[in-house]
Amino acid sequence: MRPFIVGVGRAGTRIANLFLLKGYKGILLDSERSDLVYFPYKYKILLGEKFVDGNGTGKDLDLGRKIMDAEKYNIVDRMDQVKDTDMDSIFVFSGMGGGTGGAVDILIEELRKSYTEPVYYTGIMPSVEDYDNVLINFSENFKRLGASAHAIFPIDTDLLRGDRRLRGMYNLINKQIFSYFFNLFQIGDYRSREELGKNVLGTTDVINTLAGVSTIGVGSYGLDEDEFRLSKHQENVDKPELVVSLTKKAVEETLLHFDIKGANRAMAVVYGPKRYLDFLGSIPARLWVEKNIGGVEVRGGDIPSPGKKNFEVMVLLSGIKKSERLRYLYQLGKIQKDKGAYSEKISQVFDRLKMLNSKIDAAGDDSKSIYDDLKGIMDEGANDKESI
Ligand SMILES: Nc1nc2c(ncn2[C@@H]2O[C@H](COP(=O)(O)OP(=O)(O)OP(=O)(O)O)[C@@H](O)[C@H]2O)c(=O)[nH]1
Ligand SMILES: [Mg+2]
Repeated sequence: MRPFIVGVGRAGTRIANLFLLKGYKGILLDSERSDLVYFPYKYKILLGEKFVDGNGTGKDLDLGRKIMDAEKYNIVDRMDQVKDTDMDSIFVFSGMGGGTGGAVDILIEELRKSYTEPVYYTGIMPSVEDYDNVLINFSENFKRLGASAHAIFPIDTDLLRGDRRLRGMYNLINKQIFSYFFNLFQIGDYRSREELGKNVLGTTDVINTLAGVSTIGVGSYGLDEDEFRLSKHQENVDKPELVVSLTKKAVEETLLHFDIKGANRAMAVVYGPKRYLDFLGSIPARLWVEKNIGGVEVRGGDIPSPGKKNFEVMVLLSGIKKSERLRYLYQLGKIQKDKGAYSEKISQVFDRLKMLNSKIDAAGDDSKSIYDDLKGIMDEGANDKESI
């Protein structure tokens, strides 16, 4: 594929940068100057300078939306200067809970109006370790983000971090996201005859597979020692069986957990040295996926990769209807928001109580002066009586 890469906000620019380092064309966008200067890449735009003066939005989604709305034309103009004429798709990366990154649906809509190529969105889901605001932003905007792009790849941060703390895991998570999408981008980007398999897939196959909620899984098998074994005792290795077991692994190791029966379309791709891709190639993988997903539209292909040390199966799944994980985080964000609204209500009640108290105090003062007045009048009356 020849994707154009758009990275937005801290999470988005960091992931996008990994592709730019590999020579992909793209652009980096952020409202936080100190995050943006970190990248040596020259195509970057500091967003919303007049709103936040290069300080980021501090997870303020409303502010992020204002900024994105003000900058969208400027971004497209700049993209026109950077992009290649042969780009075939646009991939946008951002943190769904960020103030800046969470506002990308506004940009995606503009990209869809301006370009004929499909626009795909890879959204980093919040972790349960993130601040409440990040979860709230995610819940507020998830539907808009999902509806804006041709397909959305939600990345389950907590799944990728495993049982380690989030803070130290960003680099590893970013690398994993990069490597999965890097596999995807190899489809249709064949530079030599060597890289053409028996079942050749093109970018159009990817585009026809992708719609709605989607994810990628990769099952990998290190070749170093086994390659040796394979060359000596080729008859011992049942390749179709290996392909099927890697396919199962790929479906277990996706970037989002979901109900496989709820997937509508899929693609299975086998990568490896040519001699692994015998005439069956990806067929066992395709058949296994076909049997296990809900839909029936499954494409398959193989990509001989002479330099690759792993034998890999990548499974692309799309049209996913159900993911407990997405639902859970969505609800969690809503609860946080309600909790916030609840404490806001309580503080409003407190404010009213305070006002009432001061009124009572004032009333107390009033009644005291009335009392004083009354007492004065009565004292006067008593004096009058006495004087009679
Ligand atoms: N995968 C990954 N996630 C990150 C990274 N940095 C932050 N995040 C996550 O991204 C979300 C926050 O979004 P940011 O990208 O920091 O926010 P932003 O888009 O810069 O928006 P501002 O609020 O304006 O700073 C949280 O869920 C973080 O856990 C990163 O390098 N990699
Ligand atoms: Mg930021």
